[in-house]
Amino acid sequence: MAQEVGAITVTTDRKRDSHESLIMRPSLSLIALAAPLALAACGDPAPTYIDQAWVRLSPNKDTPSAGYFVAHGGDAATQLRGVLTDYALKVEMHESMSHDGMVMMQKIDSVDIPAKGKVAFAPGGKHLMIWGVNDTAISRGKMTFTFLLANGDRLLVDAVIQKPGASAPASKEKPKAH
Ligand SMILES: [Cu+2]
Repeated sequence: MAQEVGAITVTTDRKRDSHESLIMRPSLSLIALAAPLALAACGDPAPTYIDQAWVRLSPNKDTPSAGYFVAHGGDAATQLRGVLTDYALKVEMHESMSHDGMVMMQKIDSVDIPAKGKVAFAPGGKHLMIWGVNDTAISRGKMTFTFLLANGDRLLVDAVIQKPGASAPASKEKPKAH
């Protein structure tokens, strides 16, 4: 008896496991904790800086204006060697002094800034003499000065421009005649 062997088709119907999911491999992520090599800011010398800068604008364009500020000494003594600005024709450091009842002033080339000390350029004493403050600065109400220190630092400081007759900006300085 011939037996026909029918082809047996085996269908392997694999059901996809619907719960197939990504297996999270627990990888050890090493969080590198940045170990501080040095304790923050210890040993950074305090720099010399300048603040409270302002300009008393001259009422007359032909006469110079005056500039004032306070220099604060850092950990090391230095000197102020000069002051520059792009917003005026010329800047000089001056010192006023009374001589036989007359107030005179003379140009000074450098000013010592003692370590941790304070040097004020203030009405009646040391001041900046500023010729030809430019109109752009006047309308903006401020101008930038560059202070040159003996240690090579250049400090950029904005000074508020006070129109003639206005009093000094909020500071301890009392308005006084230049
Ligand atoms: Cu002067």
